[in-house]
Amino acid sequence: MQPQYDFRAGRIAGAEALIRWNDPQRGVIPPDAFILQAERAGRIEAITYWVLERAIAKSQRLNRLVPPFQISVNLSARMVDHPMLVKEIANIVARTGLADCSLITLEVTETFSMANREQAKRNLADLRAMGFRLSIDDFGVGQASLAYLSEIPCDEIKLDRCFVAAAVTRTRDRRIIESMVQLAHSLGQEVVAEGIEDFATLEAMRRLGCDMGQGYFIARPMRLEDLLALLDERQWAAE
Ligand code: G
Ligand code: G
Ligand code: MN
Repeated sequence: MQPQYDFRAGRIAGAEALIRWNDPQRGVIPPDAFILQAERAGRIEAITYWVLERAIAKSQRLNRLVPPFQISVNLSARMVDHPMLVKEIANIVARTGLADCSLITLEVTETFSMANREQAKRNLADLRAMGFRLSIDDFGVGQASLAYLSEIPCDEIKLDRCFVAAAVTRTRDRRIIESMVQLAHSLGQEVVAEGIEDFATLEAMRRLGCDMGQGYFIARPMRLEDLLALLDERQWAAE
């Protein structure tokens, strides 16, 4: 779980679920090392459903303690066009008793190489109709950002960290972010700046109109218990 800071509310109001694999011998293995292999081996669906189910349980806990609290889950690009996707997710919703799907955001990368584009669009539309928020991850570095915005109705874009990291030193990147924020807002979408690594960048993202910020400067990915402690700590600090 990596916390997300809501600029307007001035509080941590969400988190992205980032899977970590704890190997008894090798320690914590980052997802890059096994997500790709899982995708190739056809095991990514099982992993994603497991992550989603756990994320929903955490969401229910967090929303009892510090509402409202958003949790984002990464949907592998490979499974977006799966014919059973919506049914599987509907089963998870039923099993967990999730009352309000809009507390969960599904992140899809811009680069998804769908075999079946029509099915993918239908799946995403169905999930959104169920109430899930949709987010385009790594926005701006994929193949078809604008076509995406036109084709896929979504609620949020996540500005790729390459723009975010460059914003303080490069005017061009600032201008690009400014326009992306304007475009997103005019489509009724929120903007998350990811990869914020220092205070100057955090302030730049706030000034440029981003709605949420995420990155090492705000907080590193952490376990739920540590997130709860952090929320507690920052709430005290704010009082
Ligand atoms: O968590 P970082 O900390 O290392 O994540 C590396 C990459 O792995 C990112 O692109 C992130 O989106 C992806 N990732 C992390 N957790 C998950 C997950 O649960 N499912 C999928 N499909 N990708 C994930
Ligand atoms: O592809 P996606 O945006 O889901 O990937 C999230 C990845 O970004 C994870 O690997 C996460 O650990 C990493 N990450 C989170 N905050 C920062 C940051 O401030 N700087 C960098 N370089 N990576 C970050
Ligand atoms: Mn992501």
